[in-house]
Amino acid sequence: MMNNIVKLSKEVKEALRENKPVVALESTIISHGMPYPQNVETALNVERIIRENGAIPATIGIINGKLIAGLTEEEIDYMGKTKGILKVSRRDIPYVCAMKKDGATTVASTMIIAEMAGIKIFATGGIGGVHRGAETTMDISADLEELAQTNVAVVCAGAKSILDLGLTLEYLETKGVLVLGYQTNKLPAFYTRSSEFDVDYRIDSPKEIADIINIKWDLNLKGGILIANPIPKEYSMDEELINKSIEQAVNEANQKGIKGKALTPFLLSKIKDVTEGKSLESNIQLVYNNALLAAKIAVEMNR
Ligand code: PSU
Ligand code: MN
Repeated sequence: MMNNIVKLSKEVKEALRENKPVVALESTIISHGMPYPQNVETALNVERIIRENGAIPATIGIINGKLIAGLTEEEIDYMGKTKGILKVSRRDIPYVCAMKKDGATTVASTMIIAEMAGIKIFATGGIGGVHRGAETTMDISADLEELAQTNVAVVCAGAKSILDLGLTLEYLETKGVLVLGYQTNKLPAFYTRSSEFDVDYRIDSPKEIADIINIKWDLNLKGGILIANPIPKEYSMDEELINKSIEQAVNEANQKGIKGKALTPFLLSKIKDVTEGKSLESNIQLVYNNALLAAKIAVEMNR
């Protein structure tokens, strides 16, 4: 779908025209998920990793009301250091476009723009999900609804226990979203390699994952697929330390009454402070690991 609101960079447009593998990347992780300058460094390294593995990166974001697939290095830097860039999920897109604002895209809105552009796979760190206490707050990320309806496969490192992992999996099951574990039977918990919850299927090769994704859409089964890729062992965190830190962050958020779209960024930044930056290092490494896997799957999908 080409209109004057969706803009593809020249490189991304050409790659898609020539049927080359392209991997989408989000920008909320840049503007709201990590501090400057690590956010920009990470975003640029992710693009390099994707290129080194035979695919073209398309970092997605909103600048001056335009939905862009393929932000330039300068634009990524701008997204990383500018204060007050809006966090944009599905509901926010029309406002940001009409008011010609800048926006960082979440998993949900990145999927939407990727699909508009014709990009089929997307690498990120963690998805949003069902928050702890959602049975009273109803705080369930729009990312889950997007996975139910938009045809983009998402590679992530599982979900972190700022969320209720069990309820998140139940929600995905209800919505018909397949959750694959890459070389694991357990749902990874972002900072650590496993949790007490099983994925739907363990798959050991990028080729098999690519086949599953292609067949889903060949059959016209709408919606995404979630590929859960555990953080590399050497960067995984001590379970007790991370669980305690998450507990502390969740309690503080409750005390301060932080809710809505501010909650996830608040928790991430609190956890980073409490772990003295250790969580940030793990976060960066798991994103690299996901970019690598997404590039491999993208290459296989196009064979
Ligand atoms: N989890 C992370 N880092 C992030 C996010 C989640 O570890 O940056 C971001 C993603 O952009 C995700 C969004 O789509 O938070 C979910 O926000 P919410 O829970 O408000 O839907
Ligand atoms: Mn929410």
